[in-house]
Amino acid sequence: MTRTNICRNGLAAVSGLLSGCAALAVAELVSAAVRPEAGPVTAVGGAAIDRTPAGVKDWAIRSFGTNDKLVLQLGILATLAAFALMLGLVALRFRRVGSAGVLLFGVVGAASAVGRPDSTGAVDGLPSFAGAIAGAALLYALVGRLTARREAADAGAELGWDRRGFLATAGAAALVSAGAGALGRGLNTSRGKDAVASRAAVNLPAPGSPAAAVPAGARLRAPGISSFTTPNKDFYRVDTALVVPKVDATRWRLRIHGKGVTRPVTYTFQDLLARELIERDITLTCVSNEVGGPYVGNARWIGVRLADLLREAGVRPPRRGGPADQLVARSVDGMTLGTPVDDVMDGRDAMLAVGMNGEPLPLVHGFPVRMIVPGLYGYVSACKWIEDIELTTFADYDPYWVKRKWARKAPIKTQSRIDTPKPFARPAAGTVMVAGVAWAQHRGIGRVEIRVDDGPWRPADLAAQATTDTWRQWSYPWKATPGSHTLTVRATDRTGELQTDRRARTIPDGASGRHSVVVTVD
Ligand SMILES: Nc1nc2c(c(=O)[nH]1)N[C@H]1C(S)=C(S)[C@@H](COP(=O)(O)O)O[C@H]1N2
Ligand SMILES: [Mo]
Repeated sequence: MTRTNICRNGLAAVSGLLSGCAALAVAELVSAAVRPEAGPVTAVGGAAIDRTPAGVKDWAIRSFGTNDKLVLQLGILATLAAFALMLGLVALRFRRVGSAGVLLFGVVGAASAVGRPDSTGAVDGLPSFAGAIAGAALLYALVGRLTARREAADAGAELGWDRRGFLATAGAAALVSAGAGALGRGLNTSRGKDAVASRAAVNLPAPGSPAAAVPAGARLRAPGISSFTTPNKDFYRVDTALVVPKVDATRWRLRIHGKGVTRPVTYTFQDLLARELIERDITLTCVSNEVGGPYVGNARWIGVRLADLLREAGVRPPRRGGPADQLVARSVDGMTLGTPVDDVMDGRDAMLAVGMNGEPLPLVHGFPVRMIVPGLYGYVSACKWIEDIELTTFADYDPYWVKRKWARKAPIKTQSRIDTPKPFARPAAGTVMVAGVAWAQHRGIGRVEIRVDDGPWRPADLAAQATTDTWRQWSYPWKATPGSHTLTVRATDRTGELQTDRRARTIPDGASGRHSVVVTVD
């Protein structure tokens, strides 16, 4: 290969990359006119999430935590970059094939966008299409400059290509792409402004039914223990939304309809705020939480009683002869979650929450309204950004996660976690405070025990019980002796049932087993 050829190949690859960037930039700009969620990276990412096998998704949540979405998007961009480089090289030889390749990516992006559950129709394909056409045209033009005087090069000239034309086109394209991309980004960001402004304007009324005072003894002072109330900024986040839905509360509506609904209704946000609000401490847990894992948090929620709204709509639970046994909640981004109607209407504090720890729901936790049902894992109860409630049956409809092999019904399993000491800590011999939390929502925690190595189970000191819907802190002053030791915890719920030692994976209905921590005492 001559130097000229190496140089030309390099420039062809760069042309591919530039064309890819231009395509994404134009797509971003057009998506601002259509819908931010219709952008190709978001659409393909969303489609990828929906098609990811449950095991892989669980692994991603476990490995990357709340960064799982960032990792996915970076992965998509890296893949696109690799293909763009290749298409540049292809285009140098087969100019039209290279451009056709760019168009093909546009088709994939457009199809993903149109196929999303929250898609508003064929217009959602526009950003990908417009981007692909711009990218394909640019690649065609750039490679044209690279091959302009190919004949001359073949005849032995030093650099047989239209250097000035290439640089001018590439430079202009880079500038225009950067401008279009930045403008699109800016417009997309400002689109969320209405939602943010409507949140700032919310004045949460005082609850007609305040939360029971948390007993003084419910908060232990052991350093390193999870705080009884999880601050919003530390509250775990698990959802499939690559772009956090930004809902303007002043335009939000909730429809309740379906089987056995004799009076279908639509509520506004103001309608909900005008009703009696209940305030409750409730611990939420994700079914993807491993034994000892972080996807559990306790917050003080404010909202309206869901059972009241259902009753007013004419709904009777199956145990009272109603025809619908499943409540399907649907969010603005097309997520669906299915909850047993009997659970929602059995007197527990199932609610449509509007507030979390004294403020309107944060955007990532479902602003303006989400569901909370004590005792059920989030994926069968805690719909964020809710906009529709349909009464149906388990036989007739499988919601999102159930289609992906998770269980139809999923009450939270009794669990306990050692927060301190941390794994592989090196405490000094003497009294070491072992402490953590245990939860068995809606049954309550009756007892927590600790075992050191293969010794006997010894009772831990329990914090006062706030309500059966919250976790309970515990602590155990351990007389630590030098050497390596394994600490294990187990809880018993208030029905007297002991937390099982049988290990189960998170799929299909939640992990089980006991949390242990190995420490070395110096
Ligand atoms: N719209 C929507 N709601 C959702 C989800 C989602 O992906 N989309 N995930 C559910 C799951 S699996 C859990 S565990 C909880 C988590 O709520 P959080 O992020 O506020 O902690 O939200 C639930 N509600
Ligand atoms: Mo979850």
